[in-house]
Amino acid sequence: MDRTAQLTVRPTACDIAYDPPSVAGSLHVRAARVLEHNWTGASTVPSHGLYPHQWSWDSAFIAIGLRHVSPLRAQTELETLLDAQWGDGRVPHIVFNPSIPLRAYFPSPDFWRSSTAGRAAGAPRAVQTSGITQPPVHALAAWLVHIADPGLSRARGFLTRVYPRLAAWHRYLLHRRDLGSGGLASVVHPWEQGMDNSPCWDAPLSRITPAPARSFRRADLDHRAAEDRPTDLDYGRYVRLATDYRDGGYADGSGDFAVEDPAFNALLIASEHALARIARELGATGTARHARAQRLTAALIERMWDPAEGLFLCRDVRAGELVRERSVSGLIPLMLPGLPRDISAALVRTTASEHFGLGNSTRLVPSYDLLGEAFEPHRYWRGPAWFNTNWLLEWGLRTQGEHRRANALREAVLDIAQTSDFAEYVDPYTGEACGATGFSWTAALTLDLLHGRTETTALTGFEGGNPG
Ligand code: 9WN
Repeated sequence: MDRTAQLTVRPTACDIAYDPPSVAGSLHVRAARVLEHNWTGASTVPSHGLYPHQWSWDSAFIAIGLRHVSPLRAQTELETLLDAQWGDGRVPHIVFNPSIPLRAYFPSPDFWRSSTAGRAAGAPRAVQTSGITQPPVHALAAWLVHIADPGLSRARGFLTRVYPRLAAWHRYLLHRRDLGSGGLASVVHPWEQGMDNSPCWDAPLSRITPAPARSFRRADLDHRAAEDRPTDLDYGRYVRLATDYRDGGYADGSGDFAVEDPAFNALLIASEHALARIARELGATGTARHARAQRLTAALIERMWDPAEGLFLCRDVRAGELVRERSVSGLIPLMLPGLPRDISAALVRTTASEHFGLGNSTRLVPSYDLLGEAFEPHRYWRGPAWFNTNWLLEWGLRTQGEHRRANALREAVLDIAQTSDFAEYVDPYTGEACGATGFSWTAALTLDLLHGRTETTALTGFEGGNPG
């Protein structure tokens, strides 16, 4: 879609079909209002203060919820993001809104310099973006948005337009980002994986010389308490990695940080299954994509499964070893329909173990090991529970036939989203709100869970089910 056309699909109030389920009506209306408030005309900000631009995986989660309110806005959300795709296929992690002052968010467009530094990689000229990526939830989101209103989707040619872009995105990840030569994608910056200061990055980041503190100014601390955010030392390393990547023209392969992450790759696999469904809708068979998803699942198991821990672990590609930290990321492969039964059973046990406590000491799965040395209940991705990861785990439990546990998790997400005023993240023990409130993906995924869950198995369309 060109950017002029985009402006003409701005939905009106009539588009926003408030049809709340009777029991949870007010929660639906409140969640829909959050998304309305955060909508900017062509996409949705995660939160006006802290994150005033469009973020990649946020938009995928937002579209998944938005489809229950306005399928048209949900389609537009994804297409606005894909309009900023680079020629090499990468989907940038931030699409900048030119009307927001540079000082409102760091790193701002003048740091990334996408249209000049990213020229060789095919960065768009008309829009400024970051040069790194985020987890590939987009094909999954596109399929879910399509099935929310197939008539509208077909009339607008939605899947026909997004399919080649999504295919190019996956191609980029599976070719340019196969830095470990094991068939999986690596992330080259902690922001790419989305769990910015997870203790999983501590070891690989320790090799990176931080940029001097005086060379940049953090904007996040204008909005939030320093204790809830990554440290200055973390930021120094984030800046060094991003600077080096930019100064190398955003070419892949030579950076000092390269990690294969279980959640990033599991989302790529789930999205590959979704792309197969999209291909089928468009008249192809989709068989090759399902087969690729199966091969990727086998690679994930071979490279990251740790049977002793009952968990998938990150692989530090530069050090050539697994990172021995327990993160929620290692549970996300529960989403995969082709998982061997012994692995899915072990993962389910691990969610309820003393390390994650689900159904015992916690109602939502924390981002990091409750018993880990680095655990901090309020510091961003070092312990707090997040709603997107819990939504993914709810999906995963259902995929594995664990409906009782999935129902309990669904209830907990809805309950805590409500009492925390759609917080960005919460204390995993108390549910106390941390970070921003009125956070878009929390509201969006609340809407999605309110509208039930019948599509999980049909969605991936994985013929063959779980091997025994
Ligand atoms: C850096 C927008 C994003 C999320 C990430 C979350 C946080 C950014 C930041 O906010 O990261 O990308 O400035 O801290 O960690 O998952 O996509 O909501």
